[in-house]
Amino acid sequence: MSEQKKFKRTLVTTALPYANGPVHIGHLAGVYVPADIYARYLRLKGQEVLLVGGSDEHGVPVTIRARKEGCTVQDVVDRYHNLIKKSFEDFGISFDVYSRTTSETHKKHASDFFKKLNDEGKFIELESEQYYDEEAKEFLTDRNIRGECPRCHAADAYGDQCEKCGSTLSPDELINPYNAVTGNKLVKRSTKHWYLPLDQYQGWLEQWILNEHKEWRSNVYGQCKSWLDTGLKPRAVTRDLNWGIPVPVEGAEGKVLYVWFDAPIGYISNTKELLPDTWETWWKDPETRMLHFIGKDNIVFHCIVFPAMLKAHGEYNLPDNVPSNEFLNLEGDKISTSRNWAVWLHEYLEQIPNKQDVLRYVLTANAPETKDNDFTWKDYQARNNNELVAIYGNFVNRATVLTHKYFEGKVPERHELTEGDKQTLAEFAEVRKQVEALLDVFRFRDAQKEAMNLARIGNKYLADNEPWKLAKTDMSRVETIMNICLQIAANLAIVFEPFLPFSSAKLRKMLAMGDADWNILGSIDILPAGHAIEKPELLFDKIEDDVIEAQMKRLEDIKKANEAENYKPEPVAAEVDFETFEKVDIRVGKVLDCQKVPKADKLLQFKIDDGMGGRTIVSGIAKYYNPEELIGKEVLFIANFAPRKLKGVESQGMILSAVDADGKLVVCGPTATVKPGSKVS
Ligand code: B3M
Ligand code: ZN
Repeated sequence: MSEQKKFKRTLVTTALPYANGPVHIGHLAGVYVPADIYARYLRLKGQEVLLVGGSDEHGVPVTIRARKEGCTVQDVVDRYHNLIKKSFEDFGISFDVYSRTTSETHKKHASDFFKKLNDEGKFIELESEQYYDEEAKEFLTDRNIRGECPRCHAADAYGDQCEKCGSTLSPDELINPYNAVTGNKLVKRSTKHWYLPLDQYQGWLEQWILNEHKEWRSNVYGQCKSWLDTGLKPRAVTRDLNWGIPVPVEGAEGKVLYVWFDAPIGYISNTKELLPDTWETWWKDPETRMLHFIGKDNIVFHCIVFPAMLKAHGEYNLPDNVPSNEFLNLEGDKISTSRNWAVWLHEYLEQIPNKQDVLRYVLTANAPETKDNDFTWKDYQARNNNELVAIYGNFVNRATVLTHKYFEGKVPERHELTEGDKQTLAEFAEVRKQVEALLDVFRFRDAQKEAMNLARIGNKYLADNEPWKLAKTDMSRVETIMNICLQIAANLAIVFEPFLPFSSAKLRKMLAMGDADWNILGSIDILPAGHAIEKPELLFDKIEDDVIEAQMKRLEDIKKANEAENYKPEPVAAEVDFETFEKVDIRVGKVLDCQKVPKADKLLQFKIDDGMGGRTIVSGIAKYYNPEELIGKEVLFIANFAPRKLKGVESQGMILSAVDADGKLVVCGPTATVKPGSKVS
């Protein structure tokens, strides 16, 4: 609170997503919903605020995507920029500007930024050995190098990060590095680059972060501290790459600005694009407060590298806070664009139309603010049905329906208040204080919970007072009760406006109450007596099981496809000669009967016609077959396998099954009918 008072306006930036794919729920939960809630909250309070975003269109990820799709990089960034922009609009992310780092304004601004620092001697130039692909004749950027992770030994970690264990890496740490695209082995070759000597900013950063920003979230503060404790080193701000903003120095042909140098400057360029005449107020006036909303993998760039760049430049403000989130997982697994393990925003809206607010609600209720969190479709359904529908929607519905029933849709007068009324009003006046206190420190999840409490207060008030029972005896009392309910409903429209803008708009329309204004939140006179409300409509609908099952099925299919794609057959066993092979007597048999073995969930018991009088075989495939499906089938079995007892049943042989990519067992048999007992050789 006090923090906010010394500032006149707030600039809210959101991480610029790479335009190499659509955006998913992880993006929304980690960055865009919280930033939007915050910006909407300040706007509602009447404060000056800008919400700035845009697509990150440089760097290696977009070039990898272009190669994969066989099109130009420009095609890729055009397509995904438009798709991402549309998704954000569809979800009500209230950007004042959403531009892109390939804009002319940005290219010029980033180039000038570099030139200024270079002219003032703020960089050091270093020759270094970098990985080079002699066949493709190119230097490799970190992201284009893959190899074995030195920490968890995953086979294909990237040169900057291992997706499996999450470690930040440098290409030199990879074991057996290779070109991610061509697969070629790499050699070291010397090349010149410009470096920002972060070591020279170490002392200043320690003072600024560790002493002056102790209020930052502990995950953010902790990461900064660990970087600073390790000791900062110079960081290259240029790359050998043919996609990006050319290094504006003579003799630097073939070199571009490192994507992490130009991207954060995009926040400045995009502000400039929106406000060509007044952008400097937002970046240079000390009365402007700047906040960066980001995900945890971006902390070092926003808390250490970019501030050092801004400091080196000398004219710009530094961030006041960097409310970074941890990661959101999906059904227990890390979200991954390359593995298609995500809920894509544009697909979500196609498959479950008009439910933007439900997703916003669930993502905030489950926001990964202090630790990684999990999104599950069951939780999504439960939160919709048990909270949005049963608490918020139900209260609003009862309040508006009863108003139509008893008062022809007009807000009734409020008469003398009972002690119970007063207590309810006191409780709900508290809600505003609570929500504000939480929003002011970026605790969106708890703030939303508080907002929902207001609906709970409303439901309890209705249940305690039962106006439907009083309607026959005490209409004056019913008037007071319904007046209070309608004021609570109007307050709900306001308090939920930052969180659930679509539903709030619908509710405001239903209550015919015009624009929301945070400053009247808590008032019991929002809707004057006699004010006519519109026809009630359901604010939220129940989400049925089939919707959730379809989503679970989609994820299951993706998992299967990934397993099949990653499938590597087991290595071939040591060589055997013919005599050894012949020792195993494989025969064809016909299944006469098949049943579950009691008290053994894995085992099936077979009666086999083996052409020699029949035998019993027990096999561990109950998980994969219903016993009836196998009756009458011809199978292969080992006829001279030493008999053994399984759960009390003697098994006289072994039925052969193939192990599929997902571990599923499939029984093997001849491709045409063969006499039982025939030898397989
Ligand atoms: N594009 C990385 C990311 O999407 C990067 C953020 C830039 S913010 C200036 O995680
Ligand atoms: Zn690893």
